[in-house]
Amino acid sequence: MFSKILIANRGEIAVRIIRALDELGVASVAVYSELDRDAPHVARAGESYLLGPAAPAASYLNIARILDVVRQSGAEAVHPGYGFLAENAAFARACEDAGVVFIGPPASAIDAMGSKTRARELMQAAGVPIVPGTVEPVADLAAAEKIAADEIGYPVAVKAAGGGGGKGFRVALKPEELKDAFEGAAREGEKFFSDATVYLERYLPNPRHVEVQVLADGHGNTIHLGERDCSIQRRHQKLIEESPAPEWIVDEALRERIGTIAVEAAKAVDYRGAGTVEGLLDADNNEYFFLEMNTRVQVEHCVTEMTTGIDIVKEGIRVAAGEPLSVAQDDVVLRGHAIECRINAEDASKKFAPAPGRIGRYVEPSGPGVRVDSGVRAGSEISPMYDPMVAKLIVWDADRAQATRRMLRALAEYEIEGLKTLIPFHRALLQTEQWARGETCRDLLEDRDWLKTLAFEKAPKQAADSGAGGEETVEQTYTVEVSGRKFDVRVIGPPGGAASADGAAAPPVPKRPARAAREAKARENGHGGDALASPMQGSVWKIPVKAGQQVVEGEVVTIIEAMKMENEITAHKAGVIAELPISEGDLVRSGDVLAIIADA
Ligand code: MV4
Repeated sequence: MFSKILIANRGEIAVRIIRALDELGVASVAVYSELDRDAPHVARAGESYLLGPAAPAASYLNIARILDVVRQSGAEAVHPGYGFLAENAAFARACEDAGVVFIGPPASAIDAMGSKTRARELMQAAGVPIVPGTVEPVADLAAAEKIAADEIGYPVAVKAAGGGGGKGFRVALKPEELKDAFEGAAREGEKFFSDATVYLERYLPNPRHVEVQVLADGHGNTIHLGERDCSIQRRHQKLIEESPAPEWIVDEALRERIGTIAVEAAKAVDYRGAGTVEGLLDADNNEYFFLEMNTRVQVEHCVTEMTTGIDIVKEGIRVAAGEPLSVAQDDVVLRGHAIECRINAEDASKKFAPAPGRIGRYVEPSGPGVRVDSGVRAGSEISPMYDPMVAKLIVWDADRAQATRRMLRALAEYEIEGLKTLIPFHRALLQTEQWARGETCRDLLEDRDWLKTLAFEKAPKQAADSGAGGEETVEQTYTVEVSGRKFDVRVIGPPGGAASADGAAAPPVPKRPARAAREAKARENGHGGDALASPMQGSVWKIPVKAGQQVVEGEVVTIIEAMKMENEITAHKAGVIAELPISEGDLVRSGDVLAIIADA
């Protein structure tokens, strides 16, 4: 085993790798950009080195600088994680030339799978089923028109040879659309991969994205760890992954078949380490086709770790050190069901627009069957310079339905203030019928009306400026007990608060106000101390008062039914009911205004 390894990455995957190194007893070396000086992966590593300015080209993609740090630190191997230099054959070769081990497959395997046409050719020769289409690049539009008409038929997919992950992927539903699709795919290929070469595939109308985790060592062992279903994706970005696929989609026989296909694909390029064979499953026709191979550890490797109990990152490191895999195919047993939600700094209601910012309060979920792989903490700045994924929430349970409920529970526990994330999106999606039925949700993910329901509330106003130039008011949250039941209430008034009226010091503001109070605060209503806010979510059962009526402090203003209980909500002050913006039967959320009580 190595004694020291450099991690050429940042964020959650760098932390994930450092954890594996800690467990293996291997020293870790972190690298960082000027923007990441205070990042968790830097604090977490044994030693850390500055690469350069924030731009990836100057830091995490700077091969010469990274190799300098390798020499300086005495690291014997480099782990690239995913993204950045992970599938860069030139980097793998540069490591080799520098006498340092690249933790990943041989550069030749990266090259072979990097060109999608070359990969299709190799897979076809190895007897691996590929999506019907061309294995040679298609020279020009005229050639594409002929092949589409005579051999493939419509609809047809046009893909960039240098692509992958959906970049440079266009569809022509009918012949008239082929020109745009061909030119679009070629243009994108040129832009992203400096290669305008394209090829054609039959376009499958509604396939599932099913991929297989493989592990291979240098002792002749290549195994698979079952499949992951990553069909919930938008604009080719995966959002939710699960392992195994829903049981009514992939049964034991199909698992065996696609597992064998994946192992054959890996063997065909003399694979080493951890890799993923991506494929399309046409569930209606029980057909599975090779799509591409990702020659690295993937974001979603964790769901497979949860169902197999195998540490994929450690296995990759062992293999790179020349050791055999610690497990044989017969040792691999899949148990239960795991789901991963990607927690991205994005606003789903605004077409998944990136939402960079600084994290305020930050509390990760925990408890049975919950795993959080994150690269952030309270105070972390999410920069538009890097990936918007800030964390991954992974859960395990005995079956898919229970894992879904556990995920909803964990999402509800997750508190990330100051940043818009996909948490509301995941909570909504996992409660749909489509998810329960195991559908790919492609229409739902483009449904603007549905996405709009996920809009975030207005950013919370600072308590200090709620006086808006007038007299200053502050908000304080208190926990109170009414008839032995605990409530969180918000008190708005002049600084010092009620308790200081008689000279006593105001009680301290609780350090961690409970959720209801925080939400109430977030919905600052602009009515200062006159507003009676609902302390809970529920439905309005009775309203024993009328607008214009005088009330005394403590008088029942409304009764809210929540969790099968009737809860009396009482006037927080004496006065006149100036506004009563609720009706019996209304649903209210915690923090909603129930009444405005003006001074009499
Ligand atoms: C396809 C396809 C249909 N036919 N290829 C490629 C990259 C990956 N992100 C999705 N890709 C697709 N390739 C052919 N020949 C449809 C998709 C696709 C998809 C597949 C499974 C689940 C969700 C999807 C969402 C968009 C596109």
